Amino acid sequence: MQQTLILLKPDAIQRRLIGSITARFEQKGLQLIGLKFVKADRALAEKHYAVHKGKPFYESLLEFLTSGPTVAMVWQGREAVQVCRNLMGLTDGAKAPPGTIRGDFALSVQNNLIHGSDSAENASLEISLWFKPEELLNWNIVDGTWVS
Ligand code: DAT
Ligand code: MG
Repeated sequence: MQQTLILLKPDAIQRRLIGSITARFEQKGLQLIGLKFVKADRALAEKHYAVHKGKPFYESLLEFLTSGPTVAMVWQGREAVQVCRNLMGLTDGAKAPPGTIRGDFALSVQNNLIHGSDSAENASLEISLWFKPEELLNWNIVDGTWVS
């Protein structure tokens, strides 16, 4: 089973979209194994977005991510990384197709509500930035054999 890091970024919390967005992952059949409400500091944001260092939007992106609380989650399931990226939609809210989270709720490029890891390798790296191993729960989901 694959795991992926999902962040509901500060705009999602400010816009009261935690429930609406999280419902999509639950309804898809993914399993929640980690969840916390966290205000990222500059050091965490820098590590999280290290790949974007030097790009014109980098500073603004760090300011945005550290501007308020985020919901950090780890979701598990078959092909979880790609499945979550598909649920999220394209980076630019204006281009993300309807039916996706960004397509339905976002218009901005930067303030696009949600982060999802883009590969299994980055997922394990990002999960270790946001969660301690003991914060991830191994639990038996009753309909697991029906869903995956
Ligand atoms: P994604 O979040 O879809 O993985 P990304 O990794 O390319 O997108 O970029 C990380 C975040 O940076 C993205 O969610 C929003 C912001 N961003 C990306 N490109 C941008 C741009 N051209 N202008 C402003 N913000 C941008
Ligand atoms: Mg990315």
